[in-house]
Amino acid sequence: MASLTSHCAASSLSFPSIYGADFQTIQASLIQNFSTFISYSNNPNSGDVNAQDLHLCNVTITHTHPGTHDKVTTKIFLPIQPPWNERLYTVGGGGWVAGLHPIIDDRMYAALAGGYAAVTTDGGVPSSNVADDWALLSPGNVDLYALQNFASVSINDATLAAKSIAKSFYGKAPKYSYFSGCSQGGRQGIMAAQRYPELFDGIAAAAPAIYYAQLFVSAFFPQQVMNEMGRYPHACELDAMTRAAIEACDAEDGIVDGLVANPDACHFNPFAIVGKEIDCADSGSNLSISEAAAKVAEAAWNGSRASDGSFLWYSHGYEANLTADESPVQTTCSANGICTGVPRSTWTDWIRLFVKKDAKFNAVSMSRKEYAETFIQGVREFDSIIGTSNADLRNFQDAGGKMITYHGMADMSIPFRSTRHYYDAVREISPNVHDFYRLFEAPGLSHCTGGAGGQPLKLFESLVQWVEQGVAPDSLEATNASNQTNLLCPYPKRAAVNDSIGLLVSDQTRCR
Ligand SMILES: [Ca+2]
Repeated sequence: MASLTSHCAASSLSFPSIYGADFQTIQASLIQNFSTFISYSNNPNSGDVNAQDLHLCNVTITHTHPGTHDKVTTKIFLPIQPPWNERLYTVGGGGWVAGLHPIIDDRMYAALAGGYAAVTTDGGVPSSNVADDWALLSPGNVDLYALQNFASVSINDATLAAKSIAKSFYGKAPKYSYFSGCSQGGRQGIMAAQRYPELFDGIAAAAPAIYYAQLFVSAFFPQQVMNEMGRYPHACELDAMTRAAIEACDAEDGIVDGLVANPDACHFNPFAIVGKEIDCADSGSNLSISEAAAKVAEAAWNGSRASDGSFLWYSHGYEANLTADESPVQTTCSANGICTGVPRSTWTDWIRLFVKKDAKFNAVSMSRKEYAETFIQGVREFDSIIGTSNADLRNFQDAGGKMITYHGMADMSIPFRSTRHYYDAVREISPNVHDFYRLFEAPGLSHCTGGAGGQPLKLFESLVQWVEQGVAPDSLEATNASNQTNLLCPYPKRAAVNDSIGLLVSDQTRCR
């Protein structure tokens, strides 16, 4: 331990050597006796971590790709106490953050508490979570190198750099390398499996923002429909729609428990409850559900559509909260009852900055024709850069890689059916996909964390077991805030129950 402590200095560490990258600076400093508690909700692929008395070498390196005028910053935590477990853990980002962020630091500490060397990167873009800070070089011109860094290259660079720095520090390279992330981080993990198939032995890629170019334009669709109508229903109307849909579909999975574990078995027609009187907290009085609300619910559930009604992309499950902050049908209503749409900035960022290349573009004014063209243009221009849609994972499989994804069926940011579409596409190419990649759909789970369903707290642990002991996860347990545990099954299996035992884990719950 003493020798590692004295080795924690820039002068003791060698610069990594990565083709196409030029490493420029390296800093190293000791962090001693550091303790922190990381809740599972901030580290969604693992349970709570109580990190005590950590002792680590905190390394920051920067590099550029000569000629592109970029600067990528990568942070590496090297454990001294607890001792290194000879494994590397790459931590993914979220939103417009590739990884380097105080929230992600917590995930680094959580990994470190388990003995892992941990690494994350800013992806060569500011960690402000504001795409306006980097997306455009000038009006009309996207910074494609920055987007490429953010999308893929930085994950490879950072992980290779961390492997090299770990070897320099400990005198040996990591035995195993893992990736863990959710949302943007989930996308990064799947991108690594697609493009850098030998980089990781195991990848935990939750609620992934794959099909990136489709995702954000499609997520904007309910707002588009409201804009076209000039009608913005009260949140209470959409909440009533959601309650009615859950009520109608709840029992299809075998148990009335507030969860819709078998959404494919049920189609709820939102127009069936138009005119129903509801007590509306937002308006302070009773109102009857409007036809506009039904149209918006249909937009949120049945997929985004072009002018001729043709399908563009998936939208949300019935369990998704449509009206919460950053949800697809978020609106705001003034005291005089006039409501307007509140589109999530992530979606309009994509439309404004990347597809339209105009920071001032206002998506509210789009016709349906322009909307559909925006969708298609985004896919044409950016799918190969950040789409993360390539379903050919044969090289990842051949390299012995293992990957696990879970996706909440109540996810109001990224539709679970988009991930299912990807998994089905992988299976078309690799009929034995189950041998190296498993998808767990989680009823009632919101985006990455939260909601009435449960969180798969042992996802990462299961991944390590699969990689190192060859024990594939045949199910995952998902625990909710009330400490109820549901059984998650690898798609296309679902939890099946005898009589009224429910989806709660018991001797009688099985994956079928
Ligand atoms: Ca149910």
